[in-house]
Amino acid sequence: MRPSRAPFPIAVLAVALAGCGSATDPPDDRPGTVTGHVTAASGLSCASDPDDCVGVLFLYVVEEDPLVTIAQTPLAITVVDSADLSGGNRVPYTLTDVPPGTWYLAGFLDDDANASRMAPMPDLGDPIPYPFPQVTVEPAASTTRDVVLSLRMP
Ligand SMILES: [Ca+2]
Ligand SMILES: [Ca+2]
Repeated sequence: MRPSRAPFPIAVLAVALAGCGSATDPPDDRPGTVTGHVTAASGLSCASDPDDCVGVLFLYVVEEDPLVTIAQTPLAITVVDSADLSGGNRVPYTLTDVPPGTWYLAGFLDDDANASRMAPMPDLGDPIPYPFPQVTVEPAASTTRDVVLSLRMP
């Protein structure tokens, strides 16, 4: 930009922007998508039933770090039934309708099949990603973020 040397084009631009202000003024809040694969960390034991790394996978997007704020309403959630993370399996997931912004990607594998579908929470032994990864979602765009479940809930 050379504002001191181009007063006329800038004046034209200003008029043009004023004329179509509705397209630029409001923030672009079109939701995006987060997609990727979930794996179990190599150090995670999948040896014993029910902790065999096979279960229902819950993934959700939240505003605050779940380590700090436990009870939050998810901005988006997805559930993968019969997710098999044993033997290094990669389980694909997709979160749709995610508002633009930088959020935390939380979730867990309900390895012992006792979580509520209405209010899913990990309990003792359920693998979680730790620390919870952050993800930045752009308007109307797809973001790839792989998730590694690295720790069983103590
Ligand atoms: Ca559980
Ligand atoms: Ca299991």
